Amino acid sequence: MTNEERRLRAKIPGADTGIQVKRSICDICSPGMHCGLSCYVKDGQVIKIEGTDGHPQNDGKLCTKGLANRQYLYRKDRIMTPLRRVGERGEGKFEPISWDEAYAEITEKLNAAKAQYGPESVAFYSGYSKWYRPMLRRFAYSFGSPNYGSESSSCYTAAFMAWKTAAGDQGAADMANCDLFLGWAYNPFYSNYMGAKRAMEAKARGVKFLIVDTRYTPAAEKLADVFLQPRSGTDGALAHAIANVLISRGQIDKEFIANYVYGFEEYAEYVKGFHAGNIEELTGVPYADVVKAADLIASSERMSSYESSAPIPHHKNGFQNYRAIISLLAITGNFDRPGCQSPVVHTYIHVECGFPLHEEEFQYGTKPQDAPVPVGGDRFPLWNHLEGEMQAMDLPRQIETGEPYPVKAVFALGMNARMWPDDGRMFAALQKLDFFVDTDLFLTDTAKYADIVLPACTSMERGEFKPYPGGVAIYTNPVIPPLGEAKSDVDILCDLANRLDLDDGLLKAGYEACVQNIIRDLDVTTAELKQADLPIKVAEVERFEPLEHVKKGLRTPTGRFELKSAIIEAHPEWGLDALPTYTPPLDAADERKYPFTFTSGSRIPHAIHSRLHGCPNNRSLRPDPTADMSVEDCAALGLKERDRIVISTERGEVRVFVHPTPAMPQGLVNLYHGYSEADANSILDSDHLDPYSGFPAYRSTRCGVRKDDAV
Ligand SMILES: Nc1nc2c(c(=O)[nH]1)N[C@H]1C(S)=C(S)[C@@H](COP(=O)(O)OP(=O)(O)OC[C@H]3O[C@@H](n4cnc5c(=O)[nH]c(N)nc54)[C@H](O)[C@@H]3O)O[C@H]1N2
Ligand SMILES: Nc1nc2c(c(=O)[nH]1)N[C@H]1C(S)=C(S)[C@@H](COP(=O)(O)OP(=O)(O)OC[C@H]3O[C@@H](n4cnc5c(=O)[nH]c(N)nc54)[C@H](O)[C@@H]3O)O[C@H]1N2
Ligand SMILES: [Mo]
Repeated sequence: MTNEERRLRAKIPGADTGIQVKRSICDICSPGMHCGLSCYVKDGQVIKIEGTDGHPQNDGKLCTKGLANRQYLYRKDRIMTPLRRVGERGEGKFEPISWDEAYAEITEKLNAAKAQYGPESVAFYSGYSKWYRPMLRRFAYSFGSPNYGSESSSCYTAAFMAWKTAAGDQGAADMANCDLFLGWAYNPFYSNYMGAKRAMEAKARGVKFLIVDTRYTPAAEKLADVFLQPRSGTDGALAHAIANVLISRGQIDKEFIANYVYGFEEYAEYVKGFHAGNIEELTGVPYADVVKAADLIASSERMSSYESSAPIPHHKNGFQNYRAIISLLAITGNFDRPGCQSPVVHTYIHVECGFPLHEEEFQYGTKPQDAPVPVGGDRFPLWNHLEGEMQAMDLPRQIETGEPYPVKAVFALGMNARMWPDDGRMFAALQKLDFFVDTDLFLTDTAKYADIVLPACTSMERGEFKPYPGGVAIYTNPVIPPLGEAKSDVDILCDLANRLDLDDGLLKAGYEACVQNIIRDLDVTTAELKQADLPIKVAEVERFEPLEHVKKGLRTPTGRFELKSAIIEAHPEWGLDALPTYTPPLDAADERKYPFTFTSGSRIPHAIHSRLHGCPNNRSLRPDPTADMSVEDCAALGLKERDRIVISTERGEVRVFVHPTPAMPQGLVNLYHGYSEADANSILDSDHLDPYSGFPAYRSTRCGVRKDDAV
C-alpha cells in the first residue's frame, strides 16, 4: 500500500462507506494555476474536496477560492437545462427547452445572420474561462467570422503585446536563479498563493526584492528590500527615472546593448526627461527612493522580474508603461540569461510548459483569408497587427453604429458584460442584437439578456486536457456526471459544428480528437493520459544556452530587443510612438470636482471577478462592497469605518461602505470589482482606452467622494 492509500484509508471511515476519492482540477482561476483537486464522492455527490497530494501544481494545498469548489458546483443558481427567453431582455424570464430545440434555433439564427449580413456579423466571445478557447476560436473561423475575441481584451494581452514589440516573444521570470526580483505591481499573496510561497522561499534563500505598488501590500511588508509607491498609472515615468540614473552612472550592460539592443541612443536621450527635478511631482516617489532602486539593480548580477499584466496595462498609458518597465531588463543585460528574463516555449492556452504543441496550427488552421478587419481592428491598429482578433472593448460601439459593418449576433461562452467599462453601454448594445446566445453555469445578469442560454458544467463534471510546466500533462475524467442536462462547453461546440455542418472534420469529430491532433507529437495519446491519476511526463523541457535567442536573432523586425519599436516606426499612420513614451494616465474630468483617483480591481484572496460572490462561505468573508481609502483622507472627510460613501465620476455614482486603512496612499480610492450591487465598472468611461492595446483604464479615473447622506 502506498502512503497516499494508507492516508486515505485513515481518513475515510472504511471501504464500506462507499466513498470514492476521484481527481479533477480546479478551474476557478487562471490556467497558470489549475490546482489538483481531490473530490470525495458518495452516491454521485461530491461531499468534500481537498488539494491533491503529489500534484505538481499545488501538492495538497488549495486557496480560499479552490476550497469553494463544492459550493460552486452546487450553487443554487446553476442552470440545469437549455433555456429560451420568453420575457424582455434582462428580465430573467425563460422557458426550459431541449438541447435539440436549442441547437435547431441557434443553427437557424446564426445561418440567417450569415446569409443576410455575412459571417463577420456573428461575433464569438469568451469570458474569463480559457480551457475551451482553442476550440471556440477555431469554431468562429470555421464559421467564416474573423470575430473571435475574449476577456483577454482586458487582461494579459497588452503585456504580451509589449513583450512581442520589444522581444518578439514573452519573457518569463527565472526566480529560482535570480539574486534580485523586481516585483512591479506584484501581490501574489492575494492573486497567486503558490507564487507567494515561491517568493517567500526565494526570500529565505537571500534573494532581494524590489517591490513597486500603489498600496502597501503583504508583498511590500514581507518581501521588499526597497519599496516604491508611485501614484496609480505613473509607472512608466518611474521606470524611466530609474533608467536615467543607471545610464548616467554607466551602470548598464554596454556589450549587451551594442550587440543585441535596438534604439538605445534615442531611448537614453528620452529618459533624460525623468530626473531629480520632476520625478516626485510626476509619480509621488521621492528621488532618493529612485536612486535606492537603481542602486539595488546595479548591485545585483541577475535580475528577474514580474510586472503584472493586469494593473500595469489597466490604464490609458498602460502598454507604454509596461514597455518602460521591461526596458530596464534590456539596458542591464538581464535578458536571455539564467536568473534573468528568459524566453520559454509556449505550450497551450497561455501557459509556458517548456515544450511545443500544435495549438497554433489548430487554432488558426481555418482562419478565413478574405474576411474584413475584426471588431476594433481599425481603432486599435497595433492590437490588430499583433493579435489579429477582435478587441472586444470596441464591441459595444460597433453593435451600436454598425460601422464599419454590422454585428448582429453574439455567440458567447461565459460572457460577463459587467467586465466592460461603462457596462451600461454594453448591456444596451446587447439589447440591440438580433440574436444572443450565452453559455454559463449560472443565470447571470448577462445571461438574462440572451435569447438562448445553454447550461455549461464545471471542471468536476467534464474531462479536459491540461499540461503543466516541467513537461507533464493530464487528461481529467469527470468525477460526477453533469448536473441536470448541463454539458461541457467543448461538446456544445462540437455538436453545433455538426448541426451547422461546418467544413471542419476535426471539430465535428469531437474534443478528444481535437486534443489528439494538438498533442500528436507527444509520446502519449489522450487515452493514455486519461488513465493517469496525476500529471505524467509527456515531453522533455527545452533548455537554452545563455544568450542563445539574442545571438540567433529575436522575432522582432531588427532581430534585437527593441527599445524603439520598428513595427510602430514602420507605421506612422497609426499615430503611435515607437519609443516607450510616457503620458499621464488620468482623464480630462474637472480636478476640483473629482480630486481623487479611482482604482478598481485589486484582487481579494477569496473571490474572483463575478464568480464566488454567489458562494455563501466566500461571500461571508467580505459580504459588502467596501472602498479602501487612506486614514488621512477619511479624517479630512470626517469618515470612519463602515460609514457609507458615494463615489462619483463623470459617468455616475456608486454607494459603498468605506474602510480607512494605512495601506492606502492619500488621493486614491480602491474599490474591488465583482459586486453587482455596487458595480465599479458602471462609473468608468468606455472610451478611456489605451490607444496601443485598447485596454480599459480600470485603475485611473478621476473621482469625487462624499459621505452618503441617504443613510
Ligand atoms: N474594474 C475592473 N474590471 C475588471 C478587472 C479589474 O481589475 N478591474 N479585471 C479584468 C480582468 S484582468 C479580467 S480577467 C476580467 C474577468 O473577466 P470576466 O469574464 O468578468 O470573469 P468572470 O466573471 O470570472 O467569468 C465570466 C463568466 O464565465 C462563467 N464561467 C465560469 N466557468 C465557465 C465555464 O467553464 N464555461 C462557461 N461557459 N462559463 C463559465 C462564470 O460563471 C461567469 O459568469 O475582468 C476584467 N474587469
Ligand atoms: N484571489 C484572486 N486571485 C486572482 C484573481 C482574482 O480575482 N482573485 N484574478 C486573476 C486574474 S484574472 C488576474 S489578471 C490576476 C491579476 O493579478 P495581480 O496583478 O497580481 O492582481 P492585482 O491585485 O490586481 O494587482 C497587483 C498589485 O498591483 C497594484 N497596483 C494597482 N494599480 C497599480 C499601478 O498603477 N501601479 C502599480 N505599480 N501597482 C498597481 C495593486 O495595489 C496590487 O497590489 O490575478 C488572478 N488571480
Ligand atoms: Mo485577468
